[in-house]
Amino acid sequence: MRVKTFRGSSTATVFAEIKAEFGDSAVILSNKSVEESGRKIHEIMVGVEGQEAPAQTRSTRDDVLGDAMNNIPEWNQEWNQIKGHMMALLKPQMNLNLLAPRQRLALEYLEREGVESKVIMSLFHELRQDPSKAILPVLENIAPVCSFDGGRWPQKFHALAGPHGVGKTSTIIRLALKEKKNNPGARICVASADQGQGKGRLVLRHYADLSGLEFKDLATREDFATLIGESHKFDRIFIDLPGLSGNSELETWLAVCGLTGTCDIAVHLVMNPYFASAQYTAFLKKYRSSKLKSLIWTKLDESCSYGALVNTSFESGLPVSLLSYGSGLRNSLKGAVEKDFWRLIFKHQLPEKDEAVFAKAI
Ligand SMILES: Nc1nc2c(ncn2[C@@H]2O[C@H](COP(=O)(O)OP(=O)(O)O)[C@@H](O)[C@H]2O)c(=O)[nH]1
Ligand SMILES: [Mg+2]
Repeated sequence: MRVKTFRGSSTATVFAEIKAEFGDSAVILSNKSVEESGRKIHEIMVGVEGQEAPAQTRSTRDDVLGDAMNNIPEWNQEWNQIKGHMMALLKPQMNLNLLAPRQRLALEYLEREGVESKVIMSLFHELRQDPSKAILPVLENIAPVCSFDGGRWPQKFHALAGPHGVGKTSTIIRLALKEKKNNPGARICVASADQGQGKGRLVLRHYADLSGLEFKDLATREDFATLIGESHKFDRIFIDLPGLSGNSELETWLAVCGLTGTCDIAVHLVMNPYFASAQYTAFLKKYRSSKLKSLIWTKLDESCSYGALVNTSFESGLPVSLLSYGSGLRNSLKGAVEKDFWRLIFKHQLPEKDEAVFAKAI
């Protein structure tokens, strides 16, 4: 099947053009109106059986695109065809042209950033009710932030969970140093529950020794019980949890260690922005827990799009508490605030470096 897009100022003229070129043999794959420079343009995509191009000179940009589409592999053509049909079916529910131009542009941008269609659909329904509605407040409801700075996290225990290598240990070190810098008198304990072969435990111990922080090794349930028993000696306790392999799940793991129930703990899930969407779903299932309170995004400096941040907030209902954007320990971590978060999503700007906080911390 050949696919070609026709454009014109009215559907009647576009249909006339299609009829002149293909007679009655064209199948309409999609039909939409778009606004360009304030003008309404009608765009109809048709498919015609057979591979032969009509004998006429091809010169316009759309013709070139049409040619390119005819030369792509068959599976790809089929996919384009299916996509066209799907869009036509979805259209009554989510015709972005029904939104105000600013709202539509924002949703189109988010789609390109990898924000999933269920999130776009939810935004569409919110915005559809009022063309003057700004998108940011709606987005802020879907992806709230609750900065780790500023006393908004009263829990004494803070544990960082997440897959191997996402940046848990580095984030604990940064957090503990930051806390120490902001409040030199604070009694801070860093504890490693990661008994794996990696050097995370040694690194944590090393920085604790250097910075005058208490260090605890948590290898058994008794170690956890002892730490909970002497928690009155500390103002903050940061726990580095291990990445969970196989079928292990966070809730069970926490229960085994005695960290569920009345324990005053907030667990934060550390994630990177470039996993596949199926992996986020799997991680959210694995790390689901009544103690899971926020999302921490690290390695933001290594990504080229940030739709995953919005998708994961939508899926989990959790606020984002911290943003990390560098492999070093200095100037690479900031409490998540709305301004930084949405700048990252819409402008790909990393948070401004927090020089003052880290300058003397290490
Ligand atoms: N580029 C970049 N690297 C990071 C960031 N956070 C951590 N890393 C690096 O990621 C690697 C794994 O970090 P680590 O804290 O050991 O991960 P863990 O296994 O989850 O404890 C280390 O090399 C860190 O320096 C970040 O925000 N950006
Ligand atoms: Mg580690």
